[in-house]
Amino acid sequence: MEITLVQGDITEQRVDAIVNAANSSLMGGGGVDGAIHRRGGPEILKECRALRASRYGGGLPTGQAVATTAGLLPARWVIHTVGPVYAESQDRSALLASCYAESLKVADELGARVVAFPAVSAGIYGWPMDDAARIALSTVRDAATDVEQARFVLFGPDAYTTFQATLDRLTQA
Ligand code: AR6
Repeated sequence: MEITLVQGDITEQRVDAIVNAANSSLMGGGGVDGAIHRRGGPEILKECRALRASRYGGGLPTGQAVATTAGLLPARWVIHTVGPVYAESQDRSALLASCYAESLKVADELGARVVAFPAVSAGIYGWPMDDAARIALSTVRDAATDVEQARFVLFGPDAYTTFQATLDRLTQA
């Protein structure tokens, strides 16, 4: 699988699926979640509400993933995943890794071949960018999946530089 890094806005990506750093309510929020719902229009929230009414009455658990339409966005699907809130007192890395692994599983079920990811948990949920990048890149690199390209879309130069340095390190290792 090819891993690519770009600096930009994930809502502008013309790919099969974009991943949303959602919260378990699936009802929208700030950060990338807010941007996706704002630019994708009401169809996304409508499908999220239907998922809450059917499969996820208690909310989407942390580390899991589920797909909806991408509404007005140039992608075909949005894969919503719920990252863990960062905590110094507890190692939640497995849950963050699970977000990427489960998103790729959903992508495989959809038949998505090009998937764009944000840096899940590295904004409002407080995960340090270098550690978030290490977990994201190593999990995606090691996944058994039919996805052909994982494109990390980093919001701003600092996130991009950190992902680039981390990818270089992983590639050399
Ligand atoms: N495109 C790409 N990346 C973005 C964009 C964008 N349009 N906007 C922000 N980012 P965050 P979290 C980056 O906070 O930490 C929401 O309220 C951002 O700079 O979006 O998982 C949800 O509803 C950061 O590097 O997600 C949850 O309640 C990364 O995306 C909560 O925030 C993730 O930041 C989830 O927090």
